Amino acid sequence: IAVCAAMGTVASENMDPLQKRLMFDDECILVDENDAVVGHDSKYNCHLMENINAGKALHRAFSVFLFNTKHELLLQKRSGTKVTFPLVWTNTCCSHPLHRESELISENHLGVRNAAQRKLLDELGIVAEDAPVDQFTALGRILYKAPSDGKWGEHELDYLLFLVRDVRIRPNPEEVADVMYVNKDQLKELLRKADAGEDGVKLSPWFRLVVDNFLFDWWNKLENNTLSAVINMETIYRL
Ligand code: DMA
Ligand code: MN
Repeated sequence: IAVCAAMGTVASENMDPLQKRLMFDDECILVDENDAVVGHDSKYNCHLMENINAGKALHRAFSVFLFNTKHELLLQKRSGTKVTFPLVWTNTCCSHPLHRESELISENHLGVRNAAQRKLLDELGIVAEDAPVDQFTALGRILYKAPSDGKWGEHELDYLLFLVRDVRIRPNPEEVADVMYVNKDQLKELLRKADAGEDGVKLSPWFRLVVDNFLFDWWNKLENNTLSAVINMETIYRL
């Protein structure tokens, strides 16, 4: 085994132990381009570029955008141990609903909400009572593909969830390197830095897609109490 790892032929040998466990324990939900469930596979297999390129790895995901009651958005910087997209700034919390009964419930997207509640606790230490499942607003679904590095990438059908709450946070350093709340101007400054390559600021591709296509409009509507006008769970936005 040591020889294989040294030769770099078994990349998983070099993974952080927690991230490696998630790669094999987390069973993602495979979907078709219309979000119909077609099977399941390990998080590991779902994120191999080889499987993505073969069209065998499209899976369901979610992205939480948590705002405090001042309507500032909580961002996280992914930990350096993440296998995909380490050390990039992104929305509050992202992960996958798993192929288990509680996270497959399609009614009102309850399965995805249950998964979001689970990961807000794992990644940010936000307790369930601070993130009640019925408080998430599912706004839409995006379909996107993004390479991370040579070996890894994403090909997801991603549910976009908004939550407005003042919450207690206790970031888990194994998942999250840093957190910050931003207002719109502060996010624009972060985008500018990312575009200029300043201060090593990088953004995740899915966050960038949501920012470029929806976020500021939805943020304004959140503040004007007109967010319900943009809810569209019929269309899948192909970005
Ligand atoms: C995957 O997030 C989901 C999206 C929307 C990119 P992730 O890589 O943070 O998953 P996990 O937290 O399960 O490692
Ligand atoms: Mn994924």
